[in-house]
Amino acid sequence: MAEPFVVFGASGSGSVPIEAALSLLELPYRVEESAPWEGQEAANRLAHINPLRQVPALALPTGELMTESAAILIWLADAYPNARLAPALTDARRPAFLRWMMFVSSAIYALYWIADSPARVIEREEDHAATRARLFDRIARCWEQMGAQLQPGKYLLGEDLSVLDLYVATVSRWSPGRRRFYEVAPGLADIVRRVDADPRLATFWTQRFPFTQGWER
Ligand SMILES: N[C@@H](CCC(=O)N[C@@H](CS)C(=O)NCC(=O)O)C(=O)O
Repeated sequence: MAEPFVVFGASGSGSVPIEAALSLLELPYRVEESAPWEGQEAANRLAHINPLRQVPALALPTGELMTESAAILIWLADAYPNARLAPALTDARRPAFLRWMMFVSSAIYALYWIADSPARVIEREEDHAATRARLFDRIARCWEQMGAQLQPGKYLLGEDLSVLDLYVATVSRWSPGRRRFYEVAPGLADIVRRVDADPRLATFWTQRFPFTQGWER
């Protein structure tokens, strides 16, 4: 039997959409629980996988290692096209797919490097809360832009669920949280709720990003 995929990640983290995609693809995988934010030791344990000491990372059955959530999601969708988790290369929706995958990664996800730990760039501790609040405003503004420019169908890119839906359903749960997301991008609210409620992912969500009381904030 082929080696399974190995996901380096943690519940509620950026590994969640990757794990969700692997589940939908019915591919064998295991998770190496890795939470670099828990301290220097945990971060250092990841260094041989990702020198930036970040999750997610994915070890492919060939032994090749991938980092970068958007790249991993796009690769998985393209490598297993029968599941239709991304528009094909020649599909008219492909440019929008790539555009919004990169937008979530670079305009939104990247900001958490500072938001999670403002001391990385801001000296004065008394400025940290305001920095965080500004970053969350920026993230909300990005969701607003995305909502204003996408014309979703049942899912973000039309009638098929794609890895973009998994990505947005996960990242939109991070601060400033889903309530704000619904406010600024009302046209996307039903889509993420549909992904939350996808029966194929019910057990998965419970295990990896549960909808505990007050989760929407
Ligand atoms: N560009 C990376 C960002 C990954 C990232 O920020 N991961 C967070 C967890 S969700 C992390 O590992 N944070 C710890 C740190 O940056 O030190 C990606 O898209 O995969």
